[in-house]
Amino acid sequence: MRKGMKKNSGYSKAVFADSLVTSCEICNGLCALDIRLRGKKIIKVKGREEHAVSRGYICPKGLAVDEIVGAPDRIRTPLAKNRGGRWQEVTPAEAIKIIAERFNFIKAKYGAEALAVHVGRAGINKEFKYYLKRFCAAFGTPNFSTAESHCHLSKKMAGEITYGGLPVPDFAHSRCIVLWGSNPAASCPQLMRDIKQARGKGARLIVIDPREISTAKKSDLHLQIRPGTDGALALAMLHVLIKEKLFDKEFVEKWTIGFTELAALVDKYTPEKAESITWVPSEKIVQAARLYAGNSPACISIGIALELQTNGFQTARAISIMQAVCGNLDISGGVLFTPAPKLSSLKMEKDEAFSKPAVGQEKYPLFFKYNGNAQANMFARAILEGKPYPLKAMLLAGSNPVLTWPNAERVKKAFSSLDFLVVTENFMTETAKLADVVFPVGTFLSRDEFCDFSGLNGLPRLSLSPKIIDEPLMTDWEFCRNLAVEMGLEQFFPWRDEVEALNYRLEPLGINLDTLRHSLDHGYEYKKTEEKKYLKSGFQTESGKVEIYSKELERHGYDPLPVYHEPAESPVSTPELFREYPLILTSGARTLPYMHSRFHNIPSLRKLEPEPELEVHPHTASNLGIEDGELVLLESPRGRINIKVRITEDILPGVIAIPHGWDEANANVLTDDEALDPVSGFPPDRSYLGRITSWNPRV
Ligand SMILES: Nc1nc2c(c(=O)[nH]1)N[C@H]1C(S)=C(S)[C@@H](COP(=O)(O)OP(=O)(O)OC[C@H]3O[C@@H](n4cnc5c(=O)[nH]c(N)nc54)[C@H](O)[C@@H]3O)O[C@H]1N2
Ligand SMILES: Nc1nc2c(c(=O)[nH]1)N[C@H]1C(S)=C(S)[C@@H](COP(=O)(O)OP(=O)(O)OC[C@H]3O[C@@H](n4cnc5c(=O)[nH]c(N)nc54)[C@H](O)[C@@H]3O)O[C@H]1N2
Ligand code: SF4
Ligand SMILES: [Mo]
Repeated sequence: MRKGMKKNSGYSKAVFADSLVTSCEICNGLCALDIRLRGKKIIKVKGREEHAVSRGYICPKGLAVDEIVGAPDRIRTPLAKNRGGRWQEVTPAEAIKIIAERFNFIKAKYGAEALAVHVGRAGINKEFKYYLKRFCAAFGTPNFSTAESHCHLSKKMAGEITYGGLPVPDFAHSRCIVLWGSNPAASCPQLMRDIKQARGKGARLIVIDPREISTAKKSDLHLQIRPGTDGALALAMLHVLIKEKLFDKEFVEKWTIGFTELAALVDKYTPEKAESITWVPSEKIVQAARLYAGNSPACISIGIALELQTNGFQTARAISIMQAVCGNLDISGGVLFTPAPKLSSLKMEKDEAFSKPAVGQEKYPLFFKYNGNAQANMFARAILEGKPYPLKAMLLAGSNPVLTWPNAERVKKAFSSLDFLVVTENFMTETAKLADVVFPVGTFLSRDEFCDFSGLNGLPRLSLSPKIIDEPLMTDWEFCRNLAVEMGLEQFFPWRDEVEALNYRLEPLGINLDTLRHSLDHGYEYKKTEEKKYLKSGFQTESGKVEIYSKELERHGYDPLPVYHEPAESPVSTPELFREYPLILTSGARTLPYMHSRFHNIPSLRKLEPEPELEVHPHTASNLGIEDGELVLLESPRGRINIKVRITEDILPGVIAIPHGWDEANANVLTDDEALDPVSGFPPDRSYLGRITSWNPRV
């Protein structure tokens, strides 16, 4: 290794009895784990009972960490493609040297902005995301992006623009829970305990989902909606709330602007009109509005399904407004605003001074304002078309775009045409196969990581997921720092190791990693929980109020009210295309064993869900003459895949659902990267058109 290439070999001191304590970093559940080691080998994993939040819960993915870490197909040596396109093993120092040289070459030839760096879901809420962004600033490229290009940010923008922040549902203390395009039983299962606790005390439960998910079967009301039409449903519920005067009049008068304009907008969205749009019976729409408004405090979980629609941002706005006008903001059992802990910023002044705008910055100015990053859904076209300027190299960290970004064929073509692609990974993914250099990194068990509970259940607690194993690999942080050092950018990375960097981050709180190590079960309470903070300081918007009518949206040429538009592809908006593709397709509903494209290679998880299946209602199947278990060809206007059919009563007739993240049947060959949400730039992965024909052995 060259000078400055350090490995952090400090272990966590967090030894409880004979186990090591850490947290699972796979999804945002942050479940605490007790892990027993023999030598370097993990011999037992269990959920840690003593942990204040996860209280012993662990899902099959957490239980499989030993298999994941020890998987025989983990990549452990950096690989570089030689001139003939064949992989060659290189040392970490050689790999970093190649990357540094190529990045510098690209910068000299095309300008720094020709390099884009993307941090995927494995880097969200992880420290290496911030360091890689800093690397971009030091290098001089504005083109840093994250999985927030298709995750979470659309609803965050809706919350920020409407009331200055994104609140989190407080399920445990709620009297009415609405799971709207959200399925925590699969996506964040330990939250189900809070939901059950509330149900035990009589809370009502409404599920809005085209599929009758397990939680819907136990709910008071299930609205089986046509995908992509949630905005119309929200406006119709607001229609009922206003017509029947079920809203919180005092809150509306004191704390909102634009209620009159809202009333005028929703006037035409009668439950009957909404029934024709959403396929939800009008009586159920009325019932849902009454249940929600009549059982305060109530909370709505705005799921990813709402964000991944062409009207996703405005839909999230309409629902955010519904929470406000019913007086459910910042109260126990409603939705809580919990600021994230204030850590030292890693931003550099250079962030503001790039010579070119980031890709997507001009087209999606509000996405850029609230995220500060490039919009990754535009990268593939930018690479292929050289617009707004050429992108020639990429670094992908913790992401597998070939299986997760919209229009995968275009993504593949774009990545293949780059001058230079680097992927940091644990496994040789479909995306890594396209790279020039694949750099293996350690898993989360080999690094210290913060766990912030504010985004999970609104608890202002910061905890630590300590490093508990040493892997003979660099962590992402080490990769980033060593690359910076190799490129002469060491001055921007003055921390010698990750521990020093994390301690720097904690300085504003007046604590250090040891403080967190000593409170692994409870976390460090960085703020007192307080309700209705707006009574003291107003809402963090231009007007200090809830902006039902948003001047900010208006200034940017968007509709200031939460309007509804049909999905870009639908029986209503594109009737001719619908004649060719007569099924409504939704893709990517989470399933418990997998995390997006991850873990299909892990035997205990694969056993739980052996293959991808297309969910089809019996009526749809009999219309098409297809049978359960049959292999069919599934096509959209973008592409086609073969997939096995599973006939189920649980899906709405006329709608079909496909999981994402499978190489065997890549849903994202079908998804659209052109009709992006006009405000957020999110792709409509949850509502587009498809057709089923005969299986084609050549696909
Ligand atoms: N096991 C597991 N957990 C995960 C993940 C994972 O990959 N695997 N990913 C994590 C990430 S990054 C995210 S963003 C979250 C997402 O987690 P959630 O927000 O809970 O979203 P999903 O479970 O993907 O989808 C919820 C439901 O939306 C329904 N749906 C589909 N289309 C529509 C529609 O148009 N309208 C409505 N109302 N419903 C629709 C689906 O049928 C599905 O049941 O999960 C996180 N947790
Ligand atoms: N059709 C459809 N597509 C979707 C969605 C959908 O609902 N439908 N959901 C979208 C959403 S919300 C999201 S968040 C994205 C997620 O999509 P991606 O960001 O691509 O996330 P993953 O598929 O989880 O890929 C993470 C990769 O990181 C690797 N990895 C794991 N840990 C580490 C680590 O510590 N360091 C590094 N360097 N690598 C690591 C894993 O091996 C894996 O290959 O998918 C999106 N795609
Ligand atoms: S729910 Fe599963 S994957 Fe998510 S943090 Fe907990 S154990 Fe890990
Ligand atoms: Mo996500």
